[in-house]
Amino acid sequence: MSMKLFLENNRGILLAYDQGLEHGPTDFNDRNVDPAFIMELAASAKFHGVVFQKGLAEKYYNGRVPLVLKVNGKTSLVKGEPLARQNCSVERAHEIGAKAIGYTIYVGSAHEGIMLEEFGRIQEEAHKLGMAAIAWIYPRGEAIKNDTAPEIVAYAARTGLELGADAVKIKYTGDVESFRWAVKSAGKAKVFMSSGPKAPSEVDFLRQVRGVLDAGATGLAVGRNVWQNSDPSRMARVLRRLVIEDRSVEEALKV
Ligand code: FBP
Repeated sequence: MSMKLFLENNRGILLAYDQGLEHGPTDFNDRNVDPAFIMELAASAKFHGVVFQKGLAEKYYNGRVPLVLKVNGKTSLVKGEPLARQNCSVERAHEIGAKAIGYTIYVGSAHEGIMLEEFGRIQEEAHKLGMAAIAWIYPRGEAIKNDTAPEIVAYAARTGLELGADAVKIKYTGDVESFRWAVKSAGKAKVFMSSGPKAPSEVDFLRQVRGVLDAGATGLAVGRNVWQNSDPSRMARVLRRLVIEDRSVEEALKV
């Protein structure tokens, strides 16, 4: 299934906002705690997709940006080997207007088999309804010593391709050369960087993004580094210049 709908110049920036479930409202401030603020930001800043869980999509999604509906998730309250199970049917995601489903797989977890199986079924259901399947692939659990080690990130990328994901969302390894191998390992599955907690500075974050693009990735899914910024709209403009217009970090910052 094509990811075309989420791309511009073959690149894409997705605005991720499922942290309320994954981390709790601790990530939020008075402004960005309101999903309506995020919906407006996604539309006005022309993101290529917005990522919600079902509850937010049902109450706040207004159709102005393609929707990626996360159909699994977990809270951070449970400890031990990670498992995130399906909480929304693919059919319901389609009714709400999703153009893609998102699903997190914790590869390396003692429970990975359950997620591999669920994703396999969900991918087939999504494709039948004309929706893309995006896999968040996070190596995690006791067996994973370093989730950004090059061979682990490349394995995550390849897992997505093997399972039929149209796009994979993976962490940056920290250097262009090793990430290029991860992108290559993902084959025809598009690679999006998973952005992570707010970086120490804008330049640090933008250099990571520049690195993944130089390695051949399609773009990024970003939450905290945009909506925790003191000026999220400006940060979105900077990202568009970097990712879609393919400028350098220094050029991109001249908004
Ligand atoms: P961020 O850009 O805020 O990191 O969002 C990306 C994301 O994948 C979210 O979709 C998800 O809620 C979160 O990161 C998961 O974070 P964690 O690493 O704590 O599991």
